[in-house]
Amino acid sequence: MKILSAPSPALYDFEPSAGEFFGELFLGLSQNPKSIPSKFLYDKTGSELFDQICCLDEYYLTRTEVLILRNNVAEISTLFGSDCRLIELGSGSSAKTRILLDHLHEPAAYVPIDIAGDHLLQSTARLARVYPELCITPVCADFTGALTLPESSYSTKRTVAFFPGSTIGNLEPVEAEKFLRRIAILCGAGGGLLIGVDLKKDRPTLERAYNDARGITAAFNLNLLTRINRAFSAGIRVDQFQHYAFYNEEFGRIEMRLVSLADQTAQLNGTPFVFGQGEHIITEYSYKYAAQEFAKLAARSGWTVKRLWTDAAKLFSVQYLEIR
Ligand code: AVI
Repeated sequence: MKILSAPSPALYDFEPSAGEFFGELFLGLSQNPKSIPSKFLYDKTGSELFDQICCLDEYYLTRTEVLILRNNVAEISTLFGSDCRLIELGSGSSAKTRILLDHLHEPAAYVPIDIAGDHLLQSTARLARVYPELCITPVCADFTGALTLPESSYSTKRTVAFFPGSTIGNLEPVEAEKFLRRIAILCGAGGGLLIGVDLKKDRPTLERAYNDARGITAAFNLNLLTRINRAFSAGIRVDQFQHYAFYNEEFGRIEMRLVSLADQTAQLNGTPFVFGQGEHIITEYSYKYAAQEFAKLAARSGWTVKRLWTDAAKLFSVQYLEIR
């Protein structure tokens, strides 16, 4: 590991402004059916709730991905090679990255990118204590938008993006394709992508993962409304909404929604939004892929799947992609 560097997050602080937040809400809530972009699920409370989701029995994704990473990290490190710059898209608490950082051969730098600024700072500080010699340059940004990497003062042989958690599934396939193409440009020639992709499976397993018995996923979903109330004094009656998640087999996706239990009106910057009793707001899609489906998507985006690892029950996959 190389150059010691203090994180300089203020330089890269792209938290959405109230204006941007309003603009995206206005667009989504003006549609039929209404929708809210899932990236707004992740304020401080939302990020904490998501961390709790990752530990739930029903939410097989995280522990299965961790198992796959642990079982195959030696081969992964060999594929990355020495002096690689590791960028992580939506780094959260960076827990999975530690599996890689513990095994990578002399990584040049680690660039965690996340939209939740406070959460990013806390996890970067924790990581800097564990890896005091690693150059860590956090970037607070919406990784689905335009991305610029911080200037580097180190030399690197290859840039590898790490995109775990099947977050790719939260993008519509057309958007996922555009996104993967942008990541290929960001990584440049010789670049790689280590990506977690949730696999298609039986409906009960899928639906349990998004309807946990303790109601943590429901709280995560409903927190979106609390966030909107806080930002706009919108007067949404959060207790008059209900979490709803189901597997839409036709599209191969979990759909997470909020259902209004009463007729009600919210005010956002003076604009009224009416929610009828029984009306749904779509808050997240989580696409599931068969291995061949994802390979085709990757190919359309300029990547080729070099390696795919899975677990014994074939619940989840970790895939290493190279630029074609
Ligand atoms: C972040 N993302 C991959 C999660 C998922 O499974 O789609 C978000 C989530 N939503 C509800 N539970 C978890």
